[in-house]
Amino acid sequence: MRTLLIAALILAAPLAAAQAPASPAPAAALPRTASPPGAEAYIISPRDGATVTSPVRVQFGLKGMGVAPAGVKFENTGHHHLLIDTDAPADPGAPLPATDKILHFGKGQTEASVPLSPGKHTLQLLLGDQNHVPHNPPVISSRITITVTG
Ligand SMILES: [Cu+2]
Repeated sequence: MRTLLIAALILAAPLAAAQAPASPAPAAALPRTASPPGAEAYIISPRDGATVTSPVRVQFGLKGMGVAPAGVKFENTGHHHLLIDTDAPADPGAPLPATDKILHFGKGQTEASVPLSPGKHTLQLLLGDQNHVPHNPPVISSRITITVTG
C-alpha cells in the first residue's frame, strides 16, 4: 500500500511540475491575447532604405493600441520587440525569446538606441502581450532595410 502511494506520487510529480506557474510553461498553454481590428505597428524612423550611423535611434510607432510594460495585463496594449536581421519566430503562440536579434522593450519604451555593425540590416517591430506572446492576429510592422556606415 505504502509502495503504491509513493509510486503514485512519483508519477504525479512531473504533471504537477508542468502545471506550476513558476516552471516554463509549454508554449501552447499560454492564452493568446486578441489584438483589435486595425491595430498596426510601424517603424517611424529610420526610413526604409536609409543610411545611418551606429548607434541607430529607432522610433517605434503603434496605431490602434497602447503601450504597457511587460507583466501588465490591460486590454489592447502590449510592448514592443525589435527584430534585427531575423524573421519572427515560426510559432506565434510562444513567448518571444530574448536574444541579440530579438530585443524586448518591456518597460514600455517607444524608442531605442541600437548599436549595429556596419553594413545592411533589417529591422521589424513585433508587439507582444504581458507574457511576451504576439497578439492574435500578430501586430507586426513591415520590415525595413537600412545601411549602417562607419
Ligand atoms: Cu517582451
